[in-house]
Amino acid sequence: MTVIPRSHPRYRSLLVRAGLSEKMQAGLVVPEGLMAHGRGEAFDYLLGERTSPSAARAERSAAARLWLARRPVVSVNGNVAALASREVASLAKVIPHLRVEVNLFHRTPRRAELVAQELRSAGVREVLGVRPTARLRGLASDRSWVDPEGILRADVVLVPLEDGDRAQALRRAGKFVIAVDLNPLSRTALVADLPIIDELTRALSRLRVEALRLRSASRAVWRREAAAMDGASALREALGTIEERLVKLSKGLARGRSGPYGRAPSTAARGSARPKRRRPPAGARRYRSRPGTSRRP
Ligand code: PTJ
Repeated sequence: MTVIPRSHPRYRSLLVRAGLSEKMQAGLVVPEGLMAHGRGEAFDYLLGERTSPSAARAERSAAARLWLARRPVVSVNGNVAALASREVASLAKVIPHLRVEVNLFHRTPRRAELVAQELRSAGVREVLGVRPTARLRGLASDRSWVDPEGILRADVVLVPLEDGDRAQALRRAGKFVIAVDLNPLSRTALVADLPIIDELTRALSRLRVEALRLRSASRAVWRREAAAMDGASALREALGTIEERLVKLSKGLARGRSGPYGRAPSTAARGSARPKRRRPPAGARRYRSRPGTSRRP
């Protein structure tokens, strides 16, 4: 087993990766899940690895939606179980009518059971979708399998790390879809009613805090909070966050200020630096360019 030094600047990220690959070896996460994680990490770099103000607003709005819902369900796949079972369990404790359902793209009975076990040992009392008997219409993959007591009858579905096809199928089935995805350009984020552009564990922890804050509010307050963010604004503002951050970083680098992780690269290494004019070696012949001719013979 690789030892990860605590002093490593990306200690937490390396620890999460090590945990995911361990859970892949145990069969909970699929190899494709590691790729999905890498994609998420890349977008998290662009977002500054923190919850943006617009994501925080989307999280508050999502919490209000979950309170307003009659039959809300959170859908859990291998990556979600590996990364955030505790956060799922805590959220379900705060919102008692929120049901938890296993939903897998790469479904096998063993993986469904492993995901359910992971959720149960984190404190989820009831796990749906282990042996689903219903199917969502218009979806060819195994993601279409749903629990008749869960997603099939749900009015609001919280789908972290979803694929676009199912998000679309859920919407077609009349559900309100709340997605958690770091990539504001993913089909899931584009299709969802309310995309939360944030990292999964941060998003679920904030959802819990907001759900607690709104727990004893009136339905009128829930309605107002739920309507305070819409899908298009969530996407536009997330792209705006990335744009602002990139512009700020590139301006800083152009002025020779320190980059996001320490000193800026030396002027010679920077692409924007003007190349130094080299003296020709002594005795070298010089070629003069004439208009319309190439500089070199
Ligand atoms: O366990 P299974 O069989 O259901 O398979 C799960 C995966 C994740 C393999 C499957 O759903 C998949 O292939 O997902 P995609 O289509 O790769 O989409 C994953 C999305 O989640 C990408 O848009 C990533 O940017 C995003 N993502 C990855 N890690 C995180 C994340 N978003 C938020 N937080 C993360 N930690």
